[in-house]
Amino acid sequence: MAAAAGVAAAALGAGAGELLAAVLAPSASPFAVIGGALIDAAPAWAKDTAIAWFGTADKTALLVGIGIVLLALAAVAGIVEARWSRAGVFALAAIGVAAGALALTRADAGLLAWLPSVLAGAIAATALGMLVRSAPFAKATTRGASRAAGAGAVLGSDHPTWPSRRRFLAWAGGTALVGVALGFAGALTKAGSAAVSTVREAIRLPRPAMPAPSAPVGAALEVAGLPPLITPNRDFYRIDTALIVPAVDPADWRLRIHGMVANEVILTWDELLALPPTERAVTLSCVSNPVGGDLVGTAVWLGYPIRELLQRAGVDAGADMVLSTSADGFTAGTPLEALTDDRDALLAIGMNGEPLPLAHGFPVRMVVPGLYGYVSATKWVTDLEVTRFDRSRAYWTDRGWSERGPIKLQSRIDVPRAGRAVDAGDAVIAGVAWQPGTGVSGVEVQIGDGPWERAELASALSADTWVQWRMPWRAEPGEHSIRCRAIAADGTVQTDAVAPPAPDGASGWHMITVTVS
Ligand SMILES: Nc1nc2c(c(=O)[nH]1)N[C@H]1C(S)=C(S)[C@@H](COP(=O)(O)O)O[C@H]1N2
Ligand SMILES: [Mo]
Repeated sequence: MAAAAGVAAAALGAGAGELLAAVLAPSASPFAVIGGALIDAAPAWAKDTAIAWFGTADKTALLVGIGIVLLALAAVAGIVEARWSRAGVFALAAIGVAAGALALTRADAGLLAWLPSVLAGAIAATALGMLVRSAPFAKATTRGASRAAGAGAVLGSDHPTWPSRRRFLAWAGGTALVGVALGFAGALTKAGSAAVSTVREAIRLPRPAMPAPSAPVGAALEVAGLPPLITPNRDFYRIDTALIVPAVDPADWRLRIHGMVANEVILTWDELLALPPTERAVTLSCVSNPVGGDLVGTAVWLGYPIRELLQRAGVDAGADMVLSTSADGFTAGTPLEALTDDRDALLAIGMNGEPLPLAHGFPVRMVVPGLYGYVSATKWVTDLEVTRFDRSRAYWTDRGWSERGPIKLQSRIDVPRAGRAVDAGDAVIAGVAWQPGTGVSGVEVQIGDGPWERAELASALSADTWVQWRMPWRAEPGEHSIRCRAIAADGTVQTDAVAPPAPDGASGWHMITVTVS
């Protein structure tokens, strides 16, 4: 029974580890990590033998082998735990930590690579402790009777009765089954996103009929530490409620436009691709971005003006909102005028020259210049319902966030980094400023209690993107505070009124302190 407890606990831990990996770090699945390390460490003859024995099933054989070894170790851990309380628990946790450490040594290891294995070990260890404590023989062992009298006493003096034995086996069996189910869910998740990733890689995006204007000379300042004008996809912030990234196959994708319209429109992926696409550089920001934060980025989006699709449907006069819904049920309520005016709100299929990455909404998302993501940037979008603000609410407005979400005028200091030491002498202060939809006409900087001074503003890609700025600075030794504020193209000066992100976006001036020596 103790061995069975170990096996069941390990099955639960392994299953949970596979699912966690599928969600958090696909290449860091405990099995993949151990298997990969074994393949790398195996001498040539071992590989040849494996191939000779198992052929193309050699990897499956390896994973099955790892499973058998882990379960055997877990069975031993169970027996050990029954004899010496905590020793088996410790052993399972240690296996998890070892696999986590191994995960970090893999070539493709991300920052979170250790997490699935360590959590798997922790879950297995906890389950083992609980199962052994609930076992019919537990009374004898926890009181130390068996330790004094040897294993014979376990079965002799405290022979398990059938009901308690059955209950224990049900618990252990249930634990193992949950583990298998979790592992299965992990495998399905991974297979789903792997299949869609393959489809995504085969996609050739159409050329833009309306290309984004090319960057004017001097739009990108050469200052070390300043973020690039266009944020690479892999560095683009990601915010959503999806625990598991939806895997939407373009072949199954449909967009339904309905509600207060004259005629319902249903669009397939192929129909969408047959339209002439527009390309626009747009800065996207999250309403949760704190002053000075990095939940903001700029990409070149390829897509179709939502305005034209709404025109096809024929919007009723009384409508003032479009409720967009994603494949996983997230909703956003966008003011109708933001989708129909001349700002080119897009139903986007491309991001920086590639199909949308899965995590950024593949195959289709919305991008609306000037609005925070939570009211406009629905990823994996499948449904647009034309409606009214007084009839419908969306995911975040239902949770107390503002109904309308225009992006507030903001500026940020990127160079020097806050808290960093700066060498005395000629230095540079630099950053970005944005108010998509309006544009930025200036940035001012204040050092300590000094006067506000105009920074040099780079040329803008468009009114919808952030603008870089810089100011030379003669850094004198000591501690300095540096603040900045932006001036919008309409003359508005960025407010110093401090507001937290909730309910409609943070405001205030970004300030950093640096020590010059
Ligand atoms: N389906 C879906 N779309 C979504 C969200 C979400 O939770 N689910 N979050 C929104 C929010 S709050 C933001 S800020 C943007 C972020 O887009 P990104 O992850 O591509 O940067 O996506 C928006 N679109
Ligand atoms: Mo957001």
